[in-house]
Amino acid sequence: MQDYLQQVRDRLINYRNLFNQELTESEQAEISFLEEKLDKCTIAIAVFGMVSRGKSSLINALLGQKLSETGAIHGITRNITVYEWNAGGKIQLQLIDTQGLDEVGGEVRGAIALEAAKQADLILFVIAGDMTRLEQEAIAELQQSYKPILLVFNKTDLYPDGDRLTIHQALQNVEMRQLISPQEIVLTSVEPKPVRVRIQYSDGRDSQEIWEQPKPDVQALKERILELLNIEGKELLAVNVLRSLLEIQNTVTQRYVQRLQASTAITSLVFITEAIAVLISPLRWVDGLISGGITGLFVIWAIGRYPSQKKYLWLLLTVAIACVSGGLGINSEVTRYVQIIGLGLSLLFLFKSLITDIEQSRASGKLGAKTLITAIIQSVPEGSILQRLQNM
Ligand SMILES: Nc1nc2c(ncn2[C@@H]2O[C@H](COP(=O)(O)OP(=O)(O)O)[C@@H](O)[C@H]2O)c(=O)[nH]1
Ligand SMILES: [Mg+2]
Repeated sequence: MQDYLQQVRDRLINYRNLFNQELTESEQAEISFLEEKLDKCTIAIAVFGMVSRGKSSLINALLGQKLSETGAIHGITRNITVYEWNAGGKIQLQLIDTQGLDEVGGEVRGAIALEAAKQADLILFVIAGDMTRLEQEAIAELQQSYKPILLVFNKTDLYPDGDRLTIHQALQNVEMRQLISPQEIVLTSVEPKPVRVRIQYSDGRDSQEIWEQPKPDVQALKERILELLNIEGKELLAVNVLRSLLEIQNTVTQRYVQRLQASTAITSLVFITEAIAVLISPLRWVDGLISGGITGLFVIWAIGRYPSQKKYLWLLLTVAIACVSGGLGINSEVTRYVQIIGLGLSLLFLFKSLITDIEQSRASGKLGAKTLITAIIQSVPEGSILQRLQNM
């Protein structure tokens, strides 16, 4: 696995070096951020859910100390807050507290959630009882980001055993199974309500009632998280970094293709040069040589360092254009024009197919993130979350 992390790192650095001029400042910054994340082996766990489900309390319980503010008042957690969590082991963990999904307006919420989900490697989605429609929709939306989600059913102390069982079973019904598999549901009570206990004294004093704070029950969740990270933590990190790289690669390629499409001046110039060469050249094979050469240069310019799946096809087409151009050239004025029209059409076809190829092969190939993502996912054990996400 160490090997994969190194490969991902190489890919990031290669991409940045090769595409330096193409990258905007924020894209470069993002790549540096990803590089640092890899170096420090940081896994970010984002906690999502509606207001007052116990997100902040859950973070406190996991950290074992009260760091984030909790309370019944809406809107205590503003946007997102990040905490370092030292859970032992080599992996550096971060817990991200987020604002309640129902606390902000729809559009802002979507944006914040998406941003936090983008940063996260693992998502804890906290509910406290039956799932609402909003919660189901939010989970479905978060799943679009391909991040594993553990569903945390919190405040179980509020339910008598029977009710808790019913809710837990309801979470595993057919409709829900499409969202979350039963192994991904964990029960907690991270800040149980104080209970009244009666103290009996042995020395005959009157018995007394006091409020006692039960211990938080978060062990199962902690174990589930650590188990998950143990099995596929590094793969998760590698795949998430690659997914971010993939996004950058897609944007950069898109921008490049748009520029290519707008470069009518260069395409016309290529065509005009070849047409003139055909008109004035005395011999057929000179026609072929010139148009083949110019087309070849044009292809090299267009593909540049862009990943292209069909390099040999372009070579073949270039030779074909040269042959067409040379072969048609019989010394009569009429065939010369046919020759030029043929040249124009083949150039047009070549240009269009080149763009399609670049678009289709973005992010694949030696520099691309796609192939490596597939390889890593195939390497994790059967039944792991990464594989499940891939198959969804
Ligand atoms: N009974 C019970 N109450 C809880 C539990 N966890 C959190 N709470 C309470 O729920 C309220 C909201 O908690 P908070 O962590 O601020 O929720 P957040 O808005 O999701 O961050 C607080 O009053 C907590 O004391 C739990 O496991 N059991
Ligand atoms: Mg909170």
